[in-house]
Amino acid sequence: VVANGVYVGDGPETRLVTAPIAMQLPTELAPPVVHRVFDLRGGVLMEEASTASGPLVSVRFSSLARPGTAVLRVSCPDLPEPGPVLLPPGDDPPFDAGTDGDVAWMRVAATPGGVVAAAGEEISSSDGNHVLDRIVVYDVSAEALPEVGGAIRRARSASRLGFETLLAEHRAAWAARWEDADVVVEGDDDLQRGLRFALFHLMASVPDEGEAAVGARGLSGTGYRGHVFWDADTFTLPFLAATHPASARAMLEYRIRRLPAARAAARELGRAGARFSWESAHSGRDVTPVSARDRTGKVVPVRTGQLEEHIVADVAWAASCYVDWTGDTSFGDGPGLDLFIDTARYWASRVRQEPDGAHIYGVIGPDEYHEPVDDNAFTNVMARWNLRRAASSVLAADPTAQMAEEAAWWRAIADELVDGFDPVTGIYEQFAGFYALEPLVIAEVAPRRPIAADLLLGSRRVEGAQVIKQADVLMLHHLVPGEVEMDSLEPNLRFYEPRTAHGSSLSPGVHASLFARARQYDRALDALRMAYRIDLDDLTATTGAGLHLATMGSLWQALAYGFAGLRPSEGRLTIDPRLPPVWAALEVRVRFHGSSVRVRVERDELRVDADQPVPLTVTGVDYDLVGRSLTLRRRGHAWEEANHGAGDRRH
Ligand code: IFM
Repeated sequence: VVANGVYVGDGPETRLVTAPIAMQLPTELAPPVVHRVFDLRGGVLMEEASTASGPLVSVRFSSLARPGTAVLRVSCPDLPEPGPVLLPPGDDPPFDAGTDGDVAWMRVAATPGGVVAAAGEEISSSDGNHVLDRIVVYDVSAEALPEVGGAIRRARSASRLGFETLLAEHRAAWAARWEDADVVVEGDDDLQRGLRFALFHLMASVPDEGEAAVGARGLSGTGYRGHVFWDADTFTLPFLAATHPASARAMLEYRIRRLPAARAAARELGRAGARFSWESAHSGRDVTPVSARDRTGKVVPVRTGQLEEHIVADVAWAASCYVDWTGDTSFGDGPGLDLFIDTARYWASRVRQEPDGAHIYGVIGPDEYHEPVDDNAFTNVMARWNLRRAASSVLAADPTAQMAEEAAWWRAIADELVDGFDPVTGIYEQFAGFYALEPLVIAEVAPRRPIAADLLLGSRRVEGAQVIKQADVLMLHHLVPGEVEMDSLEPNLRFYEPRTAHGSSLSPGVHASLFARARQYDRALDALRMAYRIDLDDLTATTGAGLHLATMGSLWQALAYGFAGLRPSEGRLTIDPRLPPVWAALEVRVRFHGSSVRVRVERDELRVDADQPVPLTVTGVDYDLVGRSLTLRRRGHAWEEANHGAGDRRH
């Protein structure tokens, strides 16, 4: 059991604190499970085991309606002594523990802050079964060790409500979340289930108030010690911005509160603005390990903390994603604007202006097989996008601003930034010198993907070859399609796809999205399958350390951005669907500027339902959806109106 955002230590070793355990059955109550069902719709785990006296059935959930409250019910004809209600966590010793009447409590200290758990249980009889109900409440704080009294009071009031009420309110809370966020694919049941598995975990991993430090594995495992990477900003956040903005806002709050640390990091390097950490935890200082053991046991340096600077633009991108989906001007003109300004200032001080253009030397791009590199197209184009977005946001917030001069300077630097694009081939060179590396495609060295090419071929060979770990140039086509050259998607897909190992789980969902845009459906579906099976089949043999939350986010993005073609753009919701021939329908639900919108694409029909007026652009044509629904019929790659007079107006 881990608590979001509460860490032990402050350095590369810092990790999420572990909390007391209450939901684990003692061995005599936990014979081998014969049947296990996890209900994704209601967020309930049910297990059945067989005992000498008859079936032992357990039901457990962690309440969505009452965050920090977990409930266990066990029923069995003959219930052995259940043992202590709270067990100490594996990794952290209890700070103190005790009982208060019928409630047991235990605290674990973090640095700073900590966790207190308070739990009670009741045993009753029903239909010849003994029924044990155990209810535990956690209070957590990343500031100070929580008081015991509050948790005890909350545990008592949850116990008074009882199992049935807690279950009902938990299921109702999940039903509401699914109502806003479900994605339906008709024609592929395996994908449908994989997708809901991903959406469930995305929804379950992020709180919706305060600040949300979302680690690479969410709360599902100890991988990367709960450190926050760009995974949170560019992979996990978009789904939440588009379905449950309060969670996306809490994720941004995490970054906003680390602006002082990011400014200090920039200052230490003699730069302006804010430099967010590649791996971040409580303080916001960089907690990336400086070395690690590879799978052969050899100690190798890790330089991502020093060099993977695109994180700065990724944080700004997350802020723009939230603003564009929600239209939240109080954020966009307030703390969001600070994020844009500080990140733009960083880039303006980071680039080196030379006669042939502005350069960014010595970085690591998303493809971590090559380091350090100069003029990584992803870093440079994201920096360019960041400078331009900051300039337009500053001017929109206050056109007479004294910052107009600085904004003009940002724009001038953005225009000068080199990006490695070759108009003859239509391809971006991933970094200066990439084309000179050994040409190698993955099919020559491995029959299938994903593969860890650095392990297979050795890091020296991989460094000298055009083999890449994950979407890098192509990540630009996905994140900032307006910032790359028109018609450059297909040539770059053709060049980079065969060279991509998908050695990071972040990669296949992005390829799926882009292949869908390019109407290359077989390839899109292959990549999509790799993404949604990554944890279900443990494709990278790393699921034991936790679920790949970013992959789950990329899956939603592939469906929403790639296949449905949904994007917020200049105050309008744009829709440009791609339906693979093997699917009968695709339905995506989003929240756009406060309206609940449901987009359903069938072979010949596109239907949009909304509970409030929404400005739409469907395959390039503007509609103001003032009625509740708009139905369009397919005409080639475009769509035309079927319900004239329903109150929807075309410009
Ligand atoms: O952020 C990723 C990175 O892109 C690839 N290595 C793993 C990190 C955490 O998921």
